[in-house]
Amino acid sequence: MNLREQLLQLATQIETEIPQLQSREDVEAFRIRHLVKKGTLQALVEQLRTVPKEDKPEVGKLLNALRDLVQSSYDSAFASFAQGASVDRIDVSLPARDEKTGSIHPITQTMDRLIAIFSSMGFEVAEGPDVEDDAHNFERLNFASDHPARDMQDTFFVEHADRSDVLLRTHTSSVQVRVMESMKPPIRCIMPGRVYRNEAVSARSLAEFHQIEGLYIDKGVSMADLKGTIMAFARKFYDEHAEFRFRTSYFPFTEPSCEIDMSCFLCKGEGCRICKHSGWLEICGAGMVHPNVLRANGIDPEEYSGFAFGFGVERVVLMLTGIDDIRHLYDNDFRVLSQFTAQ
Ligand code: 2U9
Repeated sequence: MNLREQLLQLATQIETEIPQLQSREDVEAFRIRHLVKKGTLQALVEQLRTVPKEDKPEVGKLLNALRDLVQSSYDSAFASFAQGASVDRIDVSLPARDEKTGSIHPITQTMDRLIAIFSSMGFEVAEGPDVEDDAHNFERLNFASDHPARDMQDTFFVEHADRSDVLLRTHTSSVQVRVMESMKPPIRCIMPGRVYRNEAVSARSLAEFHQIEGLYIDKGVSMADLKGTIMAFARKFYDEHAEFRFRTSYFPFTEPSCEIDMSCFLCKGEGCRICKHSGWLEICGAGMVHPNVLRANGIDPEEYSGFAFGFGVERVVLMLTGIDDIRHLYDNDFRVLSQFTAQ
């Protein structure tokens, strides 16, 4: 093979090698193969002596062109793999990337605030299982055996090989039963948690939601303590100038029972969208613990009395924010969640 042919062969080889240079190591090996004293190019230069005089200008030109190609290919490959080379490829005129930071979910934020206030009033947090039995969810809370809440339509039952009384708790009252089982009065606890009801999902209700219930049992606890506690809580949580209405109601586990309304924190009773133009907001249910409930859980109603209350947490969030569809709280739509970035 004469020098001209060898030059052309090397040119072809180099053209296939250039696109395969994928790392700094590849580029360095390319340099050592072709550009050093003992490399391919120099070997051909040395053969130039043997070329007939009349062919030298043409072969010399080819050799120079090949050397330029090898050198410039090496230079640009070296530059693209050099340390910090990628910086050259960043377009600094592009707008900055929107860094999305996570935040606490509005329901958790609200639970945390509710818990913080009741903790400051001396209530301890108690927790219990989501999967319960009939005794803790109904029986010991004075639900009659034919109470409609026990129906399949209202309660999610859990299939179990040899029990038919396993269910998803329908309220956190089951935790209160567990607290009464394990503690002696005085008891001052709150129970935050997830609860489950076999209900159709709509703008106003979900099959899975959160409650916070409270329980205070001691000697001589009266309805006045219940009123004072709820009013002090609501004045801290919603509005320090709030006024209240205690309306009679019914729950199986309390007697007497009541529902508590507060003057609207937004319009102060004038009427607005939040209070549906009534001036009042229903904030929770409550009552004095039924003597049957105390007795069923080993507490003597002659010696002790207590009050209990319950909030639906999603309802509290809707009321505070004016969101009109409870499902927005679970869609995880960034446009909704990004409005609750305060920690
Ligand atoms: C025991 C004794 C009494 C808990 C109570 C309410 C009233 C109440 C609502 C909360 C959200 C219903 O689903 S909801 O809208 N709850 O109004 N809860 S008294 O009473 C108890 C609990 C346990 C041993």
